[in-house]
Amino acid sequence: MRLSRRHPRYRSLAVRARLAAAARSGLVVPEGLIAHGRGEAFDYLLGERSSPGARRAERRAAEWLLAARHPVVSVNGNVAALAAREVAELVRAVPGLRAEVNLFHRTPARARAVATALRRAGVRRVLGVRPTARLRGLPSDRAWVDAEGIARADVCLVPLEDGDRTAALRARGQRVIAIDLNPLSRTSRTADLPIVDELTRALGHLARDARRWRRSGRVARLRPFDAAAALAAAQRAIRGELTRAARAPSPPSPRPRRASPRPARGTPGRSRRTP
Ligand code: PTJ
Repeated sequence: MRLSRRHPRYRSLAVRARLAAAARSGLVVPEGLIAHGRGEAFDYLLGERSSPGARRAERRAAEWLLAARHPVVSVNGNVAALAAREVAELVRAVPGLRAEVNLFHRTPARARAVATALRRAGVRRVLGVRPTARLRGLPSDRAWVDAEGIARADVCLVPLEDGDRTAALRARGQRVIAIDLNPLSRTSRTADLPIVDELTRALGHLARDARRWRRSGRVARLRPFDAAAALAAAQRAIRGELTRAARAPSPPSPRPRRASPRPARGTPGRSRRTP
């Protein structure tokens, strides 16, 4: 199907089409489409823009990534399909940041497909295709990690995650930065630094903030972050958006392009007298 750029929701439709194609190729699992739909709904509620609270979290997360000794960004099927370019940009912006494939629905073919998407986008070294370690206490395949990557990371960026691994990483003393549009998700509520923002926006901001930080010459530190306050701010942003929407007039219904042909005499058509 050809999408018209004039469609008011063109961007959203184009993203969906990209994800659907990635699902047909096996890069994204069907469950990833469900996850995306959930994300879309929350992004609607957030006004499809980065809230001031999300920007604060992104700035602090950029600092954490720069301050870390072994920072790692974890990449699953959805992230590879939607944001391989942004991951590559972030890897360039943060010296020492490594990208690692980590899948909930792991197969060797999918792990290779994620790595290929990242390499094509410009990530030179991709970890996790052939895992060399396993996180204890995590029953899912997300436990398969790289000994040089997630296993030894001090700061781990986990976009579009399930809460279990976030908890497992934290139990090992590793810091977790999450990107998840749902401020109520287990991941958001478990992470040390939850970023409630859309994946591509958040990664773009992180890269920009990291570059700015480095240009400034300031020393990056693992300064504390109030995760509970960040989640409360995201919930307030949603409430504010709903209140605004409730006050605003409803959008005009689209006008038909061409007037419909006048019905011939005697055929059923619009009539003022019919109810
Ligand atoms: O590729 P795999 O096998 O590792 O599987 C990946 C999925 C996404 C299927 C897996 O991680 C999963 O099932 O995730 P969940 O538990 O559905 O969680 C995904 C979370 O990401 C949800 O809370 C969504 O609201 C959120 N989300 C979805 N799309 C976006 C998003 N957050 C930010 N940006 C998005 N574009």
